[in-house]
Amino acid sequence: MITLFTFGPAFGLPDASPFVTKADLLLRMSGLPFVRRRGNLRRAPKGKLPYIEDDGRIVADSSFIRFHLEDRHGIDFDAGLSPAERGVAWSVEKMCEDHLYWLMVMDRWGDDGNFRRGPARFFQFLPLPVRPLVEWAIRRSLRRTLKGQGTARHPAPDRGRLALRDFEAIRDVIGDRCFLMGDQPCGADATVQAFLTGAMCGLFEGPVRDAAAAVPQLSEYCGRMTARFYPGDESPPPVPAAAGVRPGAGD
Ligand SMILES: N[C@@H](CCC(=O)N[C@@H](CS)C(=O)NCC(=O)O)C(=O)O
Repeated sequence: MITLFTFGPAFGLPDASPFVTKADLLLRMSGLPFVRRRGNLRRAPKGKLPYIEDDGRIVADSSFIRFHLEDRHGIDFDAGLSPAERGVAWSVEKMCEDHLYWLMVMDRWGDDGNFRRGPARFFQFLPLPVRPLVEWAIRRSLRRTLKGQGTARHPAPDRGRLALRDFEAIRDVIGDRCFLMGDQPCGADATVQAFLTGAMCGLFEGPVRDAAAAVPQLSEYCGRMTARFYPGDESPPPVPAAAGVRPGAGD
């Protein structure tokens, strides 16, 4: 049995992190039995979630989880796709993970209102005297990361423009198909769904959500993915938290 280590459902989403949601969707797509358990970042091999445990083997990072499912269990998430289609699918996936992601992090963690409504919940377990200090330190570290990565150098309208281009690209790749590359979901659909539902989350205001709202085809796509992989709007709570769980910069 595979165990997926998660942050847990949050913000009305299957998980606080789009990378965890992606891994959850890949496991659902694979048809393999799995359980979800709240992870502990201190025990995560790469210091981030998700990771899985499969028959004693630990695999960290959503892309390596995918590779593991392909190599160990013979799952071909892109069955039926041509090499060119596989290339497009992979490129869209990485656009979400390495471009759109940072725009989302900026909105959720950089904006005070969004932070209070969302990520601040991760720190509620801390006693009051230290909580603001920890929040401040983690947000400062994220701001530095976002500055170094470049996203924090753009004002909100510019970030909205970049996000809109990502969303239009996804819409145009989907075209008149049900899913990203055809009438059946492929591996990249796990990523696209995870990031689109995160971007459209009603809890967070900002340029990313506004840009997503300007492309209505995206919520239709998410509706199809949700109906297929979370029928009954089910997002089961994971096994209760292990001792020592601490939140990190999960978004
Ligand atoms: N490349 C990784 C990214 C995972 C990732 O960035 N996870 C974030 C949450 S969205 C995390 O665990 N952050 C905790 C931290 O940095 O302390 C993957 O694909 O799994």
